Amino acid sequence: MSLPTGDTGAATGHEPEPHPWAAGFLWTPTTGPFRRLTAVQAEAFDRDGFLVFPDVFTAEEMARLDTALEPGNRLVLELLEQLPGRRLSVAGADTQVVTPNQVATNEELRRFCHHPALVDLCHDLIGPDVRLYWEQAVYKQPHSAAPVLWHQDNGYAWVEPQAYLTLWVAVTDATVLNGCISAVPGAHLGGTLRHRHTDLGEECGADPDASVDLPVSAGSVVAFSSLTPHATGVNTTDEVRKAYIVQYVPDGAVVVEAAPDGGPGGRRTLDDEALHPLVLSDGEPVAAR
Ligand SMILES: O=C(O)CCC(=O)C(=O)O
Repeated sequence: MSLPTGDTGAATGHEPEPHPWAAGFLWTPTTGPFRRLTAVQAEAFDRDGFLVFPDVFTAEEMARLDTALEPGNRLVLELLEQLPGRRLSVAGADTQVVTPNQVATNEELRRFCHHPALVDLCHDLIGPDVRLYWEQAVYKQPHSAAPVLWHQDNGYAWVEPQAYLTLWVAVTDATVLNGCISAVPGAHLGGTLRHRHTDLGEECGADPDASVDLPVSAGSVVAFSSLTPHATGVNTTDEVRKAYIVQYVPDGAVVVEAAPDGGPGGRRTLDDEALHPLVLSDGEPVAAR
């Protein structure tokens, strides 16, 4: 496919090229026993690198999430408005407002990240010991000026192990016209790709003609690997498209910094419980604190 209507042309990517640190990468197949997944869904996740779970949350749960996200979104929008060009990498007052790392200060969001539906998916797609890695709201502005370019989530910061889980929660309906997720099936299997820095954030090689659009209704979840190339087009509508993106890693995962020579350097552990709470321990859900 090509990116949705209004595509600026900036999101076509370049030839996919493996990242040098990904040499020898092997995808680990998803195995049961499962709490939410069927065997067919597990097979599809291994094959495609993503799954769509329609209507996971009720309208009431999404309304509560929306209310919890709004103050942070407003604050970041105000900050973006004051920047030269009103942009900061992938975020912009005229593109998408990106509000990260709110769990430490927002009890409602902390509880949401421990929601049994999400934690069960973590169990099935990661394993018995899982930690929150990152969470952020992405509010795509009405008639937004630029897309989110093709990237893998592991292209922003290198996490080891490379394959972790992104759960993209649609707070409002996400359509082709307002910037739903598009993903390239099967492109996760080679590990992390080389990304290049652009004014609109990181970009990897991807074949947009091989991609599929994943429109979903509010309350649905798109689950994808940190290795799945994905992008979102511009929002051509009059309404904000709202998503809350929650990422989970196996307990013990680390962020690897690049050394001056470009090789792997320092390793940062994710043991700050306020930002990276454990959500599953030995297969048992851990309550939000
Ligand atoms: O929600 C969006 O528009 C894109 C978000 C995304 O790709 C990401 O956070 O990695």
